[in-house]
Amino acid sequence: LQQRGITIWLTGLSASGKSTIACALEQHLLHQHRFTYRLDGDNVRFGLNKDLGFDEKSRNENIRRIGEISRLFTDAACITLTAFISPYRADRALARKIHEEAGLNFIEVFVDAPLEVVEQRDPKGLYRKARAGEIQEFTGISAPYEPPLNAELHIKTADCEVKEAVQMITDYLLEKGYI
Ligand code: GGZ
Repeated sequence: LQQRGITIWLTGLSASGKSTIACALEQHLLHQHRFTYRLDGDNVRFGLNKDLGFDEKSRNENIRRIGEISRLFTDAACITLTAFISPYRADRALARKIHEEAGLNFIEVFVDAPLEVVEQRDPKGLYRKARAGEIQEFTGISAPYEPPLNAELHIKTADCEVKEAVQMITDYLLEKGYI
């Protein structure tokens, strides 16, 4: 393999566009015959992390484990895409540290959409349920989201297409020599 690994860590509210961007980016990289893997709720929260819920401690542990798993993929020279809310700055900082201590590349991408916008999208009706009190500790409603202060990239999905978001990330990776 020619390529070096890197973890591309997407963070943002539910329905902000993390998974959509990660999927499109994955497709884009696969078309270029690059080794890539996407970690998201569907392949992590239903398997490795199925013992975890959404209280603060569980989210801490969820992100810690994902940080360790992404380190392994990236150590294997993979372009590793993670799409988790990861609401706590300290947890994201730990994921970064896990990579940096192993000499591995890591960038954080803030997938940013205002609460009004994600509540309007509400593709799974979760915000409505959270407002109605049917879901506890829902990020943005009854649980915190700490926006990144120094993310490598900041994508505002309310005014950009998925294609543009993918372009922003790949431009950054090329410019920095990561790919
Ligand atoms: C936030 C929740 C919650 C609560 C279930 N709070 O839009 P989705 O459905 O598909 O993505 C959300 C997903 C969040 O899981 P993460 O592993 O990314 O969260 S974290 O990084 O904070 O550990 C949402 C669904 O799970 N979901 N209950 N209370 N999101």
